[in-house]
Amino acid sequence: MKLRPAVLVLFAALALALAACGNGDDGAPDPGAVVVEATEFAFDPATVSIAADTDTDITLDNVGVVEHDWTIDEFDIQIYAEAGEAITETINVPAGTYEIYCSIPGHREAGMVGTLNVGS
Ligand SMILES: [Cu+2]
Repeated sequence: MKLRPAVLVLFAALALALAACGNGDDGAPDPGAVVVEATEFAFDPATVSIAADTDTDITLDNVGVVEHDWTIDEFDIQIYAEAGEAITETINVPAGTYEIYCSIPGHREAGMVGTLNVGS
């Protein structure tokens, strides 16, 4: 038996629709990636929750007007972005709760602090 052309077109349309659903076009966040916006003087979000022992891409999107960084002392993590830059680095850390801060002089005191929650 041969499939009629109209049936083939329908299958093709279904395949495209399914592919569109699977590639993140629905806007759902990628669990392996986090975007943090830096401004004067805050991180948004300030609290970041990620999985333990899992490669996670952290993007520091500096939408402010001066340089900022996203620093965690325990692991010598420091993601630095000039004003207008977005810098991505991959981190992989064990379960725990860690302080995040901006190490540019005065910024931590001005409020550029946050918390990294790493689930087990
Ligand atoms: Cu800063």
